[in-house]
Amino acid sequence: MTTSYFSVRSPLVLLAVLGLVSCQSTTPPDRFVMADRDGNGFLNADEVSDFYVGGVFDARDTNKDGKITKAEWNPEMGAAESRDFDRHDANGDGVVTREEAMAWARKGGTYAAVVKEADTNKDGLVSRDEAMAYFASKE
Ligand SMILES: [Ca+2]
Ligand SMILES: [Ca+2]
Ligand SMILES: [Ca+2]
Repeated sequence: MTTSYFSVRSPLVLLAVLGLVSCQSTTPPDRFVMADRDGNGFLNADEVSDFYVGGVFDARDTNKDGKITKAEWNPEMGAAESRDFDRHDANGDGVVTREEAMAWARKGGTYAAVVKEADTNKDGLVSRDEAMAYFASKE
């Protein structure tokens, strides 16, 4: 698995992102529904990947222009971080767009392993029940 800025650091990260189990009492936006862009009631690996990367991206894109500069990525960037940034910058224009970040995470299969583990009936998709069971098992 490719490690990157947008990698899953632990399944608990995904738990926090999707927030399916722990945050019910405060009636947050339903993150499962938010992640399920085509609204079919299931999450595929791309939807999970895009949802998480989108959240990280928005947090780092401090001026909200849809692009992350090196300064936004990491103001104290060293050589290794700089190379990591350049790998995400597919067209080499010096900024990483949301699309570039999402494409990178999809290609790296960062979330495929999580989806595979959560997908207990092996249909390639994570249902709400599967997601809740998966997150409950990680708590
Ligand atoms: Ca879907
Ligand atoms: Ca770029
Ligand atoms: Ca499934």
